[in-house]
Amino acid sequence: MMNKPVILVGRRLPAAVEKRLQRDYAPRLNTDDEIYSADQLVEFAAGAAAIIPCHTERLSADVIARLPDSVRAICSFSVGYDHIDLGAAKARGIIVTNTPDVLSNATAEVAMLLMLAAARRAHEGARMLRTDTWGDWSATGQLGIEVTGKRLGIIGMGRVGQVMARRARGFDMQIHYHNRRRIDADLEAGATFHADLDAMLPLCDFLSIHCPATPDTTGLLNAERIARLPDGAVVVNTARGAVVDDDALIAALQSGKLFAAGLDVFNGEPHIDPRYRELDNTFLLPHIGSATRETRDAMGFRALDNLDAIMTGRQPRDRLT
Ligand code: 8YV
Repeated sequence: MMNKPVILVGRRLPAAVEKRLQRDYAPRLNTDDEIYSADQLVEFAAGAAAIIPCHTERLSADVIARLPDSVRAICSFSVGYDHIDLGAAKARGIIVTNTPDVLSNATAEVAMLLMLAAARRAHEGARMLRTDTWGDWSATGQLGIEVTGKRLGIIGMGRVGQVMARRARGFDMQIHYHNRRRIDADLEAGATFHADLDAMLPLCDFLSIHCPATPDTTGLLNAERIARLPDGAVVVNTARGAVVDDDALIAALQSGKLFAAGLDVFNGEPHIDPRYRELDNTFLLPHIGSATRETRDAMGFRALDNLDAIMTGRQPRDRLT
């Protein structure tokens, strides 16, 4: 009988996913769940046929150049792939895959949660109860802004952006979007396409970011663009922290230019810019967009489906390189 291929697994994965890995492969599991350094990734990949990283493992050009020749595939447990240098992987003939589709609902749910929580000042209200500082009910206290019927601008109308639009329509929101290209009319479902992001921004009472982090989108939401939003707008980010210029967003939250922000992703995770914590008009979550039991299982199985295809010489469904 042939030896099972060795698979380096970057982090702890859901039990059912690790079980399937153990059935079909010889996985090198990360039982401590500590994030591997570049050197550890290279060392632990010795003899491995593939790596299953999360977004926390940085597979830079340098790391990829140092990987042993045995590594034929990187099957990421994530839809985002900004942690992997695709050019370097391609140059070495390493196939890279991701896990699209299966996390769209979970991530859009968190974007809705952030939008509603930021608009209705949920952070301040929850803190009052937890610290027993709820003075008294008042007709003029704790006023937020209504989400229903407002205009929502979506940056990045891919899978998650489209689900977000659908959920927001349940709140009678008018949907505007900016994308690299216009999507089909049936997927648009009445949403207004803006080829020019700057032209869309003045129409956005709420702005939700759903585009990938690429060199083109790094710092996309900067001071000039925030200035174009209506006064009192709300910004939501479930994509990547890199898309936002933190200095600009924080200044707009401090000055009251923006009413609030709901953020699930940050530059420098898990060590976020401390100024976000000091602001009452931020609602902050620790990168839990895809963190449901159903979705994390589905992400793991999708990564393994890709791995199985590569290991048996078939075309993986979610091939990036
Ligand atoms: C995941 C994500 O939790 O899939 C992504 O790109 O940002 C998250 O939903 C994470 O990346 C898992 O590696």
